[in-house]
Amino acid sequence: MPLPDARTLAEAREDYERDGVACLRGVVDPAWIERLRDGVDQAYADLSEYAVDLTAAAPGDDADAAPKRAFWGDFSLWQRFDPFERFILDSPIGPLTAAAVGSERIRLFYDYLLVKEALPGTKTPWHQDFPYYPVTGEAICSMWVALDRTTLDNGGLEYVAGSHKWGMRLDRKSFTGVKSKFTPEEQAEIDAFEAGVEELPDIEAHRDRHRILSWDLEPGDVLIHHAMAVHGAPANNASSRRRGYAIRWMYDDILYTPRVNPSRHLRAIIEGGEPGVARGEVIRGSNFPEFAAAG
Ligand SMILES: O=C(O)CCC(=O)C(=O)O
Repeated sequence: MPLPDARTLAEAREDYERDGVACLRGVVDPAWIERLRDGVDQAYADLSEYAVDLTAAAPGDDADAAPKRAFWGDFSLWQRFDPFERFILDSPIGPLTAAAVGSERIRLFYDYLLVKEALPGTKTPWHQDFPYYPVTGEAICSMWVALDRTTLDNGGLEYVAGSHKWGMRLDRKSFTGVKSKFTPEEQAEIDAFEAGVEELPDIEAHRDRHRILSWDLEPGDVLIHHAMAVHGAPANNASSRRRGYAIRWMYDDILYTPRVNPSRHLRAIIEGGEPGVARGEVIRGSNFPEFAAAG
């Protein structure tokens, strides 16, 4: 897999710094894309206990409604399926991501598969990734690898340029509109946490107030976004699947700050690695391989 040249990487760094998102073209070669697509099939046939059905709720759906999987996701693919493991460990994707965000080193946080089947109706709501993370430290980015041709018609991502610098502590967004069930103690902790956060502005109602970025992607193109960047995506209104493989990376020491959180898998990989990470410690160990920047 050839690395982008120094100038392309420098431009990506500038875009990432200014807009909170950068697009790099053709970085994952077709052979890797084929292997990752095989990995998607393996993952779908063997979903983990943490797999999510992100399909928008129908009237009357509650947290126990049967999964529809028009939009579905799963986590920790690289720990379970060879194509993802080989891609993370053997391809230059880690070194390349480090170079693109201007860091000498980078540490894997987790991976996440996000598939919008060719079934209408499920938008990705505007959100930031950061509020889902039980962490202290914001030097976290995501690389979203397009495994299919991706446009706004089949659910391509959109970004609010510069929103990673808004400095707002925002609320988590429910992707489905369904309320999760919590114990009274958990709900009390969530309420206390949410008392200190702000509502995400209504981007959709005021699109003209923002610089909204999106790219038509070919398989192998990638988007790199900051964990504080506000992003979302339309529903898949086309007749083609939209498979995205999102890899989250930490490019500074990030501390584990557990709280009641829907991202149960994060708790599992953070506490369950070798060695396990305790509250206040830097997230590192066997579940978080590290890479030096390319170039
Ligand atoms: O793939 C999508 O539609 C959502 C992706 C996303 O929100 C993310 O990778 O953070």
